[in-house]
Amino acid sequence: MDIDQIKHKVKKNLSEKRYLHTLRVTELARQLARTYGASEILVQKAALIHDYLKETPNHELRAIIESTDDPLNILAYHPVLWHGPAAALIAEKEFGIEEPAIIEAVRYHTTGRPQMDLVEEIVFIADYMEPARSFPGIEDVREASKKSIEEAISLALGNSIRHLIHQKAIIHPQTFQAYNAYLSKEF
Ligand code: DGI
Ligand code: FE
Ligand code: FE
Repeated sequence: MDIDQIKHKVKKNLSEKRYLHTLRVTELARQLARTYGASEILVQKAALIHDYLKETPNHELRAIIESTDDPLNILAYHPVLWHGPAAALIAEKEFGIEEPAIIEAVRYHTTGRPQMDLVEEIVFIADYMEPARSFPGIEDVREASKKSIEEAISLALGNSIRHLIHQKAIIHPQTFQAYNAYLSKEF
């Protein structure tokens, strides 16, 4: 599918609020792709699809994930983590997506992972800092993203982990691994 076809299909599956978030992530991802020299097409497609299943009932997400291997053992963690991996699994069938960069960007957009490629990094950070987001420390992330996407990601992961600990939430190990990996990079 081309970008307009994907947009149309995503719009039908989401509330207006979630769809508008998706469009903001997509526009920011496009700008970041220009800055960092990534494919604008790939990042826009990934950003459009990233929350496609965000409002899908948990039992449907579970069924999608159970239909294949679950190497991240994601079903053992909070259902808020299921929509990315589930959308990655249906992206080819529903949207004709074959590019691994798009599929992995969708899969890891919530937890992150060590060694994301540039398309994944852009979708991850655009989702975190799209213009309507306001988290403590987000301005530092936005500032960092102008010079180093890796530094921005390490700051974002640190903020998210702090927030989750404060909430006494169980944290997926992939989030810690991503944090450690990005903190170890030279900015
Ligand atoms: O889908 P979005 O709201 O646009 O953003 P997202 O896919 O990054 O989801 C963010 C939510 O996921 C946010 O409420 C924090 C939560 N989250 C991220 N990592 C973890 C987590 N929740 C738990 N319990 N454990 C995690 O490791
Ligand atoms: Fe999401
Ligand atoms: Fe999102």
